[in-house]
Amino acid sequence: MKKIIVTGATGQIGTDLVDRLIKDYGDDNVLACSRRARPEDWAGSHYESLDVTDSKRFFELTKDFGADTILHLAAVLSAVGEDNPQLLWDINVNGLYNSLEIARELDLALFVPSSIGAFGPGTPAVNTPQTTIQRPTTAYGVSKVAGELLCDYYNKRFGIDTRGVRFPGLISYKALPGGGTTDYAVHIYYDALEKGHYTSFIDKGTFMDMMYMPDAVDSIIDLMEADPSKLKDRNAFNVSGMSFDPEELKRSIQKYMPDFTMDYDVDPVRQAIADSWPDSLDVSAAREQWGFNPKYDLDAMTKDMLEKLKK
Ligand code: AKB
Repeated sequence: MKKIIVTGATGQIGTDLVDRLIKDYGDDNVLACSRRARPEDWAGSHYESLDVTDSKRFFELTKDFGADTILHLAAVLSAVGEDNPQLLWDINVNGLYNSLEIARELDLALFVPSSIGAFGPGTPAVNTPQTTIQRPTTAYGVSKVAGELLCDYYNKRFGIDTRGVRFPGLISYKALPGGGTTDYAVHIYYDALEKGHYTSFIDKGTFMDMMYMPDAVDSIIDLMEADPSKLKDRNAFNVSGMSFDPEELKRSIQKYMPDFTMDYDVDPVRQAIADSWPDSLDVSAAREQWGFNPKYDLDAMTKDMLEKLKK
């Protein structure tokens, strides 16, 4: 990667990723785009408002910037997607189609995140293999499977350098997630510090894969810089840093805040989504093919989240 355009740049991943790209690749080589107007405190010099369904503007911005890589993060998450599947399809699939076509026309590399949401109730839940039954039951999952397959198709049919990972729930202290099922694992840290108590919308015993944002950012850069001849799977590598349920997360917080308490008010919509997702992914393909090696386990993440959020 030399000159990079990032869509969805003000979202949960983009906020962390753009900071890191500017450090590693230089401010002049990173164009951040988002539907939002430029945030007042935005660090980078290059920022444009962009709706990824506007293919003409998306193409012109990418061409004028001279990008060699698109990191396409713009997407609607799982819980919001169940409220508005039409909006989800438009952004997640039509927006992705635009970025694939731009990558084809300008011969660019393209990163697209998939998700644990691309799996469904028929998927083996424990140590979920890289290649297995998917059949998701959410609008979000359907859009993610379509995205994985479209990226494979553009690679095979047009030779486009498409790459991607299946992200688990991502936890960050810089930006909040926007309407996902795994969001409880971020909100809990804010409420722990503000109220000493959290009411979880996901039930005890519900295990899901998660990852701390520094590991997620590393995984994007490491995959995009990996030797393409080693990438057998190429799109939608399983990645994960840990798997826990709300009780394990509570106990981890209690190691640093012994008075922290938690109760439950389960949201049936998000609980049904969580129940249809795997408990833990097999990440061996990512380890073998491009050296995926997350650094944070649950307690290391909790310590860092609480320290950083306190500041
Ligand atoms: C969500 O919960 O929708 C996302 C995801 C796992 O893709 N965090």
